[in-house]
Amino acid sequence: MPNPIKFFDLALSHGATISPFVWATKYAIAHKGLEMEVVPGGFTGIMERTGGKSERLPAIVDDGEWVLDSWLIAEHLDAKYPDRPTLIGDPSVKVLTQFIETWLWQTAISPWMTCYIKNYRDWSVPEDHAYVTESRERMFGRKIEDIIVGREDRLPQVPPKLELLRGILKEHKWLGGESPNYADYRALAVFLFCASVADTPPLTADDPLRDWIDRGFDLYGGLGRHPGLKPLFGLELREGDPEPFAKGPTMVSGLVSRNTGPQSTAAETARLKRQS
Ligand SMILES: N[C@@H](CCC(=O)N[C@@H](CS)C(=O)NCC(=O)O)C(=O)O
Repeated sequence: MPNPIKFFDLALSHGATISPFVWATKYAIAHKGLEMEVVPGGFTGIMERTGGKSERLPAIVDDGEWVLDSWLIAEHLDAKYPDRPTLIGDPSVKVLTQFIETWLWQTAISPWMTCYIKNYRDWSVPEDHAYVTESRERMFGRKIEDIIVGREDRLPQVPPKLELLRGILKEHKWLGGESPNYADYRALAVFLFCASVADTPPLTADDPLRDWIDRGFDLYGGLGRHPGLKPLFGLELREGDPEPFAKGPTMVSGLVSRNTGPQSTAAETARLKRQS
C-alpha cells in the first residue's frame, strides 16, 4: 500500500468540505483506493498551511511530490497509479466532463451561490468571515445580504433546468457508464458544494436525480454523507413555480433508441406516417 496522500482540505465550521474542486479530488483519491491524511482548514491561511506552495485548494503531497489543481491531481493519480481504477480513461472524458461541468456551474452553482452565499459566509470558520465577506462582496459588487434577496423566487427556477442531466442519467447508471469515473465526481461535487451551504433544500423530494446523487454520496463508505452536509431534497414549491422536472420522456427517441433494423423503428415510423 502506498503512503497516505497528504490532502489539504477546505471546509466550513460544520466540518464538511465546501469547495467543488476539493470534493472532486477527495473522490478521485478514494476511487484510486488511496489513503488520505487530511490537513484541515478554511479559506484563510492556505499559503501558510501549504508552506507558500499554493493560494488555492485542493493541493496534495504524494510521496513528497506537491501537486496543485484538481485536474492536475486527477491526471497525476492516473499516471502514478495506472494499475488502480482509472479516473480519466480517455482524453475525451476530460473534454466532455469540462463541457458538462461548465453547463452545471452556469445552470446550478451560479444561481445557488446567490441563494446560499450568506450561509457560505456565516458557516465559514470564524477567522474566515471577514475575508469571505470582503472577497465575495467584491466579486458580486453587492452586500451579502443584498445578494440573497429574492432567493425564494430563484430557487424553484433551477430544478427544471437540470433536465439534461436527468435525461442522461435515466439512460445510464453513471456518467462513467457502468461504474463511476471522474465525470461523476466533478458533477457530484456541484451537489456536494450545494449540500455544504444549503439551509433550505434546492431540489424537490421526488427529483429523479436523487437516485444518482444518493448512490454517489454513498460511494467509498459514504464519503458524501458528512454530518455537516444539509439535505438537498425537500424544496417546497409555491403556486406559480415551474414544474421541477419533466414527467414524460425527456430525450428525443432517436437519441436514445438503437436502430437495429426496421423492426426496432417500426413503432416510430408508424407514428411519423400517421402524423404526415
Ligand atoms: N483550478 C483550481 C481552482 C481551485 C480553486 O479556485 N479553489 C478555491 C476553492 S473553490 C480556493 O482555493 N479558494 C480560495 C479563496 O477563495 O481564497 C483547481 O481546479 O483546483
